[in-house]
This record gives sequence, structure tokens and C-alpha cells, in this order.
Amino acid sequence: LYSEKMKNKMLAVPMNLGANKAGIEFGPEVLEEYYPDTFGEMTYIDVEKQRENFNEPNLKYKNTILHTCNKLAEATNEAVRDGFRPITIGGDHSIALGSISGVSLEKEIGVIWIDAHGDMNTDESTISGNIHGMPLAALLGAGDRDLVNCFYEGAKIDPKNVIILGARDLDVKEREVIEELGVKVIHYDDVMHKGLDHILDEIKDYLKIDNLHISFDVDSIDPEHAPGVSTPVRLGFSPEDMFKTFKFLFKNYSISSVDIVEYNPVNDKNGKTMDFVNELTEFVLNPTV
Ligand code: EXY
Ligand code: MN
Ligand code: MN
Ligand code: MN
Repeated sequence: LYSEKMKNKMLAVPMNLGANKAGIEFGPEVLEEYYPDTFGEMTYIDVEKQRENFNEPNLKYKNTILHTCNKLAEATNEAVRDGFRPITIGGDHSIALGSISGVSLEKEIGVIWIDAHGDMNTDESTISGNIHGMPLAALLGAGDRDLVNCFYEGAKIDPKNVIILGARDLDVKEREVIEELGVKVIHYDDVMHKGLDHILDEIKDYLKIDNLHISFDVDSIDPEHAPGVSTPVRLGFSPEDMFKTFKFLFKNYSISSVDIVEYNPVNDKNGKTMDFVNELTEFVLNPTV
């Protein structure tokens, strides 16, 4: 399935509360300032601070994150219904709860979660209480009911239609959640040992779904190439290999929507990360496979 050329709808979500770290909220405006051609048309989903329930240390800033994700879901749902491809620029990975909830209402979608992490903690399994470590679990119906019921009741995706690609830092209890749900994980070790070509075949053989959402976390890239993230983990994809992966995905699936999250300008070194994020976004906006 070729991803037919679609009109893009660029959304910006300056969210840092899921990572509980300063800097990520400035990602969209920094990208827009340096690369107006790529990021000049973004519609901002503003983060409106809600009253928080601070005796829930395992769900930090839940109400504000949920409020923002509901607004984002409205926006991605409207974009899809109007025949656009929503491209959501973060902001931390908690916003994927909103972007994916919005695109999953009318049709079943698959998700490839490209990330050094699993983002499959629940409020019970989390160590940090940071919600950017939880969105995929919530999308699969696990954990805090309010997160699970974002935008509409219940799970948004089926575990059989999900692959986590590039994992190299999973928490112990998080692994149990992944096992229980039966989500396929392709660790970065597997990519190194089997080679990317083999891995891409593996994805093609496993993920049998028309509509695919790409949730791309910049920390999936080797911090040598992309240091500007909130939770860097050593090793990881080279930019070249990631472009090869994106070309493969756009060639073999009908890409419904894309997230590009966790870019943190504060940690960037001489703009290396910003340049990569711009190049990747340029490809997504005009996928020449
Ligand atoms: N697993 C750790 C936690 O839950 O806090 C780290 C999560 C990092 C999440 C970043 C967005 O990918
Ligand atoms: Mn509001
Ligand atoms: Mn992530
Ligand atoms: Mn990550």
C-alpha cells in the first residue's frame, strides 16, 4: 500500500509535564523559529494548567495532560475526517495518548512506536510517576481509567497491531505489563544483531494492518546524533537508518498520522537534533519513497 499523497495538518503541543522536565515545551517554537518553511503553519494546542491532585505521585500533572490530550484528540480526529494527515509535533510523549485517541475513533489503526523506551508503564508499575512513560499502556487499555478513557471510553488500539521498535531501556515492572498485553518489542539489540533489512522484513510479516500511525520519539536516535531529548539512552538508530525505516513504512503501509516528540532544545548540541527533526519532518510532509 502506497501512502497516497495527502494534505498534512501540522499540530504543535508545547507539553513538558509528562516528562516533568524543562525545555521540551519550547520544542515547537524553536523549530518554527529556525525552520519556518517546515513548521510555519502549525496549529498550537495550548497547555491550559488544570487543578492537580498532588497526592497522586504516580500520575504527575494528570489533569492538565488529560485536558490537553482531549483537545489534541479533537484536532486529530477532525483532521482525519477532513481527509488530512495529522502530524503532531511535541512536546513530550504523553501527547500521543491524545493524537492516537483522535485518529482511532472511526477506523482501526496499527501503531509503530519508535522509541528507546516502551512507554508502557501504568500508575501501578511506574517508578517516576511521569506520564510520558505511560501513554502506550493507556492506549491499550491498561492502568488509570481516566487516561484509558481519554476522548472516548476504552482501549484505542489492539496489542496485535502494535510494535515497539528500538527499545533499549525498559523498567522491570513495565516488562510485565508488556508481556501481559502481548505487545511485540523489537529491541535495539535485535536491530544491531539482525540488521535493519531483516528487521524491516520482520515488521512487514508481523504488522498486517492498513492504517498505520507512526509515533516517533526522538530519543530512539543515538544520542551521539540527537542529544537534544529529555531521556537519552546510549546507542540507538543512526539518522540514515531512521530515514530508511520511514521510507519503508510509507511504502508498505497507509500512514494515517505521525507524532514527532521529545525534542528538547535545552539539551541540543549545536543544533544537531533540531536539524535532524527538521529533515525527518520534511520527509513526512512530502514522502518521496
Ligand atoms: N520508563 C521510564 C519511566 O516510566 O519513567 C522512562 C520513560 C521515558 C519516556 C520517554 C518518552 O519516552
Ligand atoms: Mn479548555
Ligand atoms: Mn517515548
Ligand atoms: Mn523515549
